[in-house]
Amino acid sequence: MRIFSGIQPTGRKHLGNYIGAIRRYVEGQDQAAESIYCVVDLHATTVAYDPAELRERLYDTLAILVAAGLDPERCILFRQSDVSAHPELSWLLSSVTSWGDLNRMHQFKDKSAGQRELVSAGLFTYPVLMAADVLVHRATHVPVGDDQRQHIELMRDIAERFNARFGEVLVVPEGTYPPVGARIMDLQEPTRKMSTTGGTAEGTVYVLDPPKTIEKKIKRAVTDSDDPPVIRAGADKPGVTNLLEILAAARGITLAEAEASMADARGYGDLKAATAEAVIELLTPVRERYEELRPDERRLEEILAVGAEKAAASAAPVIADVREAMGVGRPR
Ligand code: AQP
Repeated sequence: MRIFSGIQPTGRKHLGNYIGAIRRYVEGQDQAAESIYCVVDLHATTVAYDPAELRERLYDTLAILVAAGLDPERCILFRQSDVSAHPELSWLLSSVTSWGDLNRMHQFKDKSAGQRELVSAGLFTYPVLMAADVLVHRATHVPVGDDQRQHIELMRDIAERFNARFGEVLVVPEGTYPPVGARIMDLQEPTRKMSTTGGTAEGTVYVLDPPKTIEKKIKRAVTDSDDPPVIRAGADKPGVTNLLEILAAARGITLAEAEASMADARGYGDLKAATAEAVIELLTPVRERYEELRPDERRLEEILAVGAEKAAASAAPVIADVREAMGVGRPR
């Protein structure tokens, strides 16, 4: 097994990112022969952004990843823009990517609607770069949240189309999704995913939120007006289901076990209190470790330098094979 996943340098990573992705990256270090994680700063340039802030947020994100348990000795941890094989493969793969497929991507539709000045070509071709990120390392498994399913399917199509056109060069990867918490929802609008850009401030729990803030946000979560209150998961109960999913994911139990643990609850207040406690327990060690790590930017750059070297070595043979198969560049 060879794992690859990327994460945006938004700095303010939320509970959905933590449960859907970051925590699973840490587990991946012990499951895979190689696990490769990348902070995708090139992806971050596809929407309006501030260059100085991007650098800061990249360090924030890296410090969160290390605080969560990524160990640069046991995985490859690097910054996307440090490894030019990623954008190079993206360009080469664009020749086997259909415009019509890109045009169907939900994320492009959602994010382009939110751009005030410019809908960049980069936002449109974002899924091609994402495919290149994974394919350039011949990864077999990609841990992501449920919102990335469509991009993973496109990535598989791109790899298959490349192999059909140019020969079996690329590995067709699989997306992997967590059993609970694959789509953590906004606490205030539980029919929308918890999100950095599209969510409500009150409904988004950040990894770095202090315990009191976490408690306040979860206690104010929208549930429903069932009287008496019914604590069970179901499509008709999005707010309660979301809290149960968060509780289950934070405690590392199944959804059924989370429901059963609430059998004696007197109301939604008890569910919220249990959920807040579990989330605080989950995130507090990460926040405390982050506070130690974040000030040392020189150390963070050292981690990135080592990671970039290893990632470039991992990507080099794949880029060479792709160039050869496509007939571009000097022949081998
Ligand atoms: N709500 C979520 N529940 C579970 N997993 C989630 N992920 C994102 N939201 C949820 C997963 O987190 C990983 C890293 O995401 P990202 O930092 O690359 O950004 P994103 O996917 O664009 O998610 P955001 O933070 O919600 O940003 P916006 O607001 O820009 O869409 C991915 O594996 C993702 O699936």
